[in-house]
Amino acid sequence: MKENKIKIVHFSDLHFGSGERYGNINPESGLNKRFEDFISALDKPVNFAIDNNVDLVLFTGDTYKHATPEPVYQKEFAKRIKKLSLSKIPTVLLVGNHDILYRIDGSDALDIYSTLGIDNVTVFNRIELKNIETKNGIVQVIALPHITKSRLLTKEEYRNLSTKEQDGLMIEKVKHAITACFEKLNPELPSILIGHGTIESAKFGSEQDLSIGKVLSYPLGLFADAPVDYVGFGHIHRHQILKKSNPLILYAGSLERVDFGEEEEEKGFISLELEKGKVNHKFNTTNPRKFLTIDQDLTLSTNPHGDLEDTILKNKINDAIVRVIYKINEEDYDRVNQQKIKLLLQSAFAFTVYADIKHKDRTYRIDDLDASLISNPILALEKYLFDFSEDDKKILFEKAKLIIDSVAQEVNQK
Ligand SMILES: [Mn+2]
Repeated sequence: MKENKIKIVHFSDLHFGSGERYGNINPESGLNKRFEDFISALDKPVNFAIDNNVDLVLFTGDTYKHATPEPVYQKEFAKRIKKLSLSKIPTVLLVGNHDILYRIDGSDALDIYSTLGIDNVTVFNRIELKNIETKNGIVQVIALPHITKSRLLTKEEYRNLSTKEQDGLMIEKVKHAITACFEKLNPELPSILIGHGTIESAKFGSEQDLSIGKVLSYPLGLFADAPVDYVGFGHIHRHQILKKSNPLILYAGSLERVDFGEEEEEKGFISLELEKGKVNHKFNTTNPRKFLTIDQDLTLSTNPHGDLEDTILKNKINDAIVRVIYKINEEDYDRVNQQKIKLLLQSAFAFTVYADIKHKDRTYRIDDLDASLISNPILALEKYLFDFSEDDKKILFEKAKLIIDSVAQEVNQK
């Protein structure tokens, strides 16, 4: 009998255009060197799929930093999709929150692939079940793209509800829609569910550069008993497995690190072997760019420059994105030669050096901020916030007024 294992590659959260502040322009290509890192990260799952002659490629959303990407980001993504298409590998693209433009037209950054009708490419922008034909048979794919309130609810439905009630109603609707898909599944054929969103028990990564945004959070129970062979999610950038089997539920994670918040996170894509009722998976690293923090307290050091140099030399900084943070006493500040430290870091991909100065006398004086203002806390606060922006001041004043009023009320009641 013919062996019917279906080979799948699943990757997610590409985010072209992100993290470029750590790269400069490559004069030969004209591209930001960090963008080149992101491109080579995308090449890993794409080339793996072609080299291993896989049957199906799944991308679970967030293609770019924004839903209005610069042409160069679109071009480099399109080249790879074309390569998969020409290799006749069915490729599924799922819409993530960063792909959606919050306008009434409801368009998204992946629309172009369905509009042009690219061979072997399927875009999912709503909850639905489609049969994807592969060279090893049909795979039933249920898609749960990023859900927006405006696509799921009518104004009448949510007008009088709190945010929490709206979320509850949306989860009910999603449950209803995916249950309807489950009922349509042919139990003889392999099936998967792909999603873009937050599942409650998942651990967030600490990427700071990309606002994950306030999105709906699904209970794990929504998928824990799903009658499918695999549940593959995107959105959270930290790769993690939420359920080991029946069905396997995981986040593929993103392909490259965006910032120092992801220093410790491994990055890669998932390869799968799928049969009806059975799935094997493997995490494949993309060998992402290394981020390295060198953090040293020199406040007790008798030789601060030498100690900092020694620490830097102990680390592998070649081709890494490095930040050096050293804590130093104010009076010792000149004893570290930052120029020399920077020379030591020349082999890094990028670096920053930051002195965290410990001041001898932490109190400092602001003109006119004295005891005479004790009966006018708002005026005192205004003096204290002299170097804050007008916008920040306004927010802080509003909060301060609430606190002052409530304290005054308490005092008056006594
Ligand atoms: Mn996302």
